[in-house]
Amino acid sequence: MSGAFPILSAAEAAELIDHGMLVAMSGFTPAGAAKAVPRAIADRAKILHEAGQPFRIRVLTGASTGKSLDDALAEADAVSWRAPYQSSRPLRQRINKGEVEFVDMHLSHLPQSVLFGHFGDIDVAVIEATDVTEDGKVYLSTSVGASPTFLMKAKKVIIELNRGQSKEIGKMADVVVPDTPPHRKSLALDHPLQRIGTRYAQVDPSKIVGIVENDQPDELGGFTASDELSSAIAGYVVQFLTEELAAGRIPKEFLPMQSGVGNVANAVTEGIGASTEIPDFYMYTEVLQPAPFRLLKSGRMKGASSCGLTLLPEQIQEISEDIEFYRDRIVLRPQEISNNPAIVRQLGIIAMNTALEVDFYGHVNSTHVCGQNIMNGIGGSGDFARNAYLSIFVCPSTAKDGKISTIVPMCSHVDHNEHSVEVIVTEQGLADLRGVAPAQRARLIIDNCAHPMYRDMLHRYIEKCKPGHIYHDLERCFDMHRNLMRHGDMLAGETSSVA
Ligand code: 0RQ
Repeated sequence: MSGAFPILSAAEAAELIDHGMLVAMSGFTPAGAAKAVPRAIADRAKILHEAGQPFRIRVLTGASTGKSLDDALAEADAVSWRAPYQSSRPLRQRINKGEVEFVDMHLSHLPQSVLFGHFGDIDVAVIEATDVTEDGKVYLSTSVGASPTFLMKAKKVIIELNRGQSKEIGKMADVVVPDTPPHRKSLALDHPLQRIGTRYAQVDPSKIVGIVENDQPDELGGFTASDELSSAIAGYVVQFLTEELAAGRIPKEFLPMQSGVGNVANAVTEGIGASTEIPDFYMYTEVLQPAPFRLLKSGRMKGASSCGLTLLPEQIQEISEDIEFYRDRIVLRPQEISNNPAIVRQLGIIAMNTALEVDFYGHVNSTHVCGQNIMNGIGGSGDFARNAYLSIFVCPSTAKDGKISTIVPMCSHVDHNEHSVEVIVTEQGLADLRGVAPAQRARLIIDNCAHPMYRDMLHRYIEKCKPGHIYHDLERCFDMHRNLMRHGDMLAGETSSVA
């Protein structure tokens, strides 16, 4: 129902957005992202720029979004500031040229920061929904993200009412906005599928300035299938989890899994699904991807708590068509709850995330190439890694056709430190760092995880270091990165000081 509110075209809604405003939009991955209004804002920006007028806005979302939001706004040079996560090529280019200020944040922290006004007031929120009632109940679509908090805090609200999204999917949400500290109550959530909130987000209806009708599907896709490399990594992870289970270090009913984005994460979930030794399991994760969804369908996975449905279009369709089955097996939560560190600790999550590079001591860089250029952002990986029962990081041992070793003496940027990283896995093998001191960690990571063509070089670096609790030589620790920057290859050039 939406008759109580004015219907606007996307272009009319875009007219309500002025240069310099802070605009919060729905979207956690392309799932549930605003589409029609950001495209119209991008068009408005182009027209104003042609007329010689400035137009750039500050943009908040739940996480990454779709092409109609980040790509369109970046291509129109309509963004001056962006938080908390992105995965858009044109936006990344602008960030790395210093043209857009980007604030890379733990996703679970965002709603609280918004609630307390850390970024200033939100001028307008643009939120995709499947329904909105006269008294301000907003049924969100395929993701919840930070939309409940955006709706609470924004001065004005535009609802993108997506008629193409099933109203039943809109009822999969379990919305809770925790009270503010020091009066925050503990979250009574001790099962991944437990519901503790409402199926809708609440907004003061007097703030709704318009409804924009839309029927565009989520701009999902671009999933890559498992390949030999990701299957090899998955094989080591599954073997490790099976051994942990047999040794009683994982309870016999297993633990809820979190898995990050990408094809390795998908391959590992497929591998767990295919294992005859790992029991049926739950996921408590931020993004439900195609491979785990298939396991949900087959019954191998018993249920999933997520912040969004990052699925193939046909899988979204399938949920709508068989809502009776999926309604009890999927809960969509705000990112403050799906990624909540207390819940991650309480449920004993097995977290699996991806690294760009890992150093000998277990520090992980997930975000910045050569410490400088951002790839996507830390996303939810830190929310889970720091508090997980088991924190696993995976990556191929090399990148760019072997010119880059992902195992390096010292990470050029650190997102997850040695205290939050317990297991490292590449296609070469697995290093279990639990209970292992730094000097022994270094040898274990080189021997088990580094690519053979880099192992001698890495060992020689250690051998030439003066002993200490941690072995490092600050004059040589970035030589491999320097080789890469000067010669395009970590093995090339002046390797002598490393070797
Ligand atoms: O480059 O795109 O030019 O081909 O990085 O690498 O191997 O395709 O891996 O897609 O899984 O992404 C860490 C970025 C991995 C991702 C990261 C180059 C490589 C390739 C991508 P091309 P792959 P993936 C849940 C949790 C942080 C956020 C997170 C990520 C490109 O997993 O953003 O976990 N994680 N969120 O060639 C230079 C290196 C490199 C390198 C790889 N050492 N140096 N380039 N590449 N290693 C989701 C949410 O939070 C919403």
